[in-house]
Amino acid sequence: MKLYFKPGACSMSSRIVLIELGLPFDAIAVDTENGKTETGADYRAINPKGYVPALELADGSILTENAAILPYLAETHPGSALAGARGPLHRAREQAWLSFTSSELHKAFGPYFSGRPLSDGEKEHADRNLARRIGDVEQGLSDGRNFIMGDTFTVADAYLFVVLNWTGFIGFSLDPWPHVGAYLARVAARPATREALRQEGLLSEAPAA
Ligand SMILES: N[C@@H](CCC(=O)N[C@@H](CS)C(=O)NCC(=O)O)C(=O)O
Repeated sequence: MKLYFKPGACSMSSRIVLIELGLPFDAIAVDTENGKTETGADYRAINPKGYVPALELADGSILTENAAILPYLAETHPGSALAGARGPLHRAREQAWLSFTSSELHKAFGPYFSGRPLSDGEKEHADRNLARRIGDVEQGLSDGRNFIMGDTFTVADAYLFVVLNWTGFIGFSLDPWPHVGAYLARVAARPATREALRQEGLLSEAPAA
């Protein structure tokens, strides 16, 4: 498999899952601004939408969208811990968290990464919206569960972790949300997460295990 990625971007969730599953893959960096891969290929011929992630399967098929790639990886490895119970209810709840992460939480970071300074009013609005969405995650974790679906790490955690971790990049304190802060630290400490962070140049130390 080939994972098309940008360091620290949402594509890192696929990397975490690939490492969790012990699957071999080639990671190919993409310059999304210029539409080129690190090998000089036209990225739009791989993903016409131009953004990462894209996952190229062994037969050359391309999958895009975090909310599609991640459950695909879990479902095609049914014996793995990430597969979970995988009944209809599990799937629906996992999909709910993946959709929330994609369309609500991920998007709430958009203003901070727009590439231009925000006015005071824009910043206030963005902060309020982001706080509201982080509050939704706090609520989801409020019964003391270790991971967003319960006691077991799932692909929904991989995506949620990567997006919540951007709070560090933008200097947005998680102090008002203690469950979220502890959750982020818990997922960050997983060997696969540490290895993914290391591979993307976001961790200087050697992997934990
Ligand atoms: N809906 C897409 C969003 C992907 C996305 O926003 N990717 C960002 C990185 S996190 C990207 O490639 N941005 C660069 C660009 O759009 O040019 C998904 O979930 O896969």
